[in-house]
Amino acid sequence: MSKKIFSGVQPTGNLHLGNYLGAIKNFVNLQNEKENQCIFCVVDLHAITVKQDPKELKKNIRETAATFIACGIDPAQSIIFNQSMVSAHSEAAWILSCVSKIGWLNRMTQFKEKAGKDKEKASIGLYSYPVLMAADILLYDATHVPVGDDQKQHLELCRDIAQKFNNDFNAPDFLKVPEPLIQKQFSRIMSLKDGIKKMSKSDPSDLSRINLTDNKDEIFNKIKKAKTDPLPLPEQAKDLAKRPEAENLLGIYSSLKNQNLEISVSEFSGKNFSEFKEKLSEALTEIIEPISKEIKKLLNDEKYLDTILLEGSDKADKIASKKIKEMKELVGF
Ligand code: AQP
Repeated sequence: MSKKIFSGVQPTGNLHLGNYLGAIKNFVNLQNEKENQCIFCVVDLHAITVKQDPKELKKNIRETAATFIACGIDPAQSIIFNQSMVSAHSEAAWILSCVSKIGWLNRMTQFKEKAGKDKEKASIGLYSYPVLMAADILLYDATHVPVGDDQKQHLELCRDIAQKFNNDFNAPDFLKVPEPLIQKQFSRIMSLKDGIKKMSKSDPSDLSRINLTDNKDEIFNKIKKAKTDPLPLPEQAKDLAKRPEAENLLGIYSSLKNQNLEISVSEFSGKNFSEFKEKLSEALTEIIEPISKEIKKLLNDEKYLDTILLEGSDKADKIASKKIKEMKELVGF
């Protein structure tokens, strides 16, 4: 059955292995199932929920588009655009904010993590981020949303918002309730410096992540310095339970090789980390280096990237403006 796919990535710089293995790799697989209609968005409105340097933001919007293309998203097959170019996203977000309950948003763990201790100083945008995310998805009648495990709670909220809008305005099925597509294994890649912290763009330590623009030397150096524990690699996957760093590195290796964790565990059973790290660095280089080279090449052609985003925005706008018009009529505008 054909699926309508929508997903987004924030142009906040340093796109990393977690973004790739948790989300973008899956975008490409879904695009390659020919019957699917795919829309991939550079979510720049989401990016400004935390302070951005305008010049950097502009650069990062292009870099995110370049990363999509370098990873295998084909602009001839999928729509690639940036969110701020389609005004329906902001309009729908406002309408849906008036439908969503504060109690629902208060439960969002990402806000708690990102706002930190001083919640009073966080922006209102950071708090209502998941409502904008719901608007993004619902404007396109997306049936499936491929995301990393960290976005699961936001998608559940999106489903609740869609159902409440349909109920409040007596419009059953007007907003389509989407299904999350979260990989069963390796859906959350952890920091190379701390196996219980998510690999993240905003981590101040560049050694905590493999960037999709890293070269071979950077990859080998980061994996060499990645945190491990003093034991040899285990004989069985169940013995990884209290060894988050070992589990993360073996998970990354398995995901790169498209194989079960059990197979990777048996491949390195009883071996020491240095031997495994060598193989992991090779596997990473094989996948990341061509992406990194392609990103750098694409970034030299700003005109091409701007054209892709402009054409994608036109296509997205055609779909979204129709939906927002119907939404406004339902609301009574
Ligand atoms: N560590 C991760 N493991 C698996 N998936 C991940 N994603 C992000 N980090 C991991 C998935 O990548 C997609 C795009 O994410 P995003 O950039 O829009 O937002 P994010 O989740 O806030 O990413 P970061 O790296 O953590 O950014 P900062 O540091 O700016 O907050 C999403 O599908 C996400 O699940």
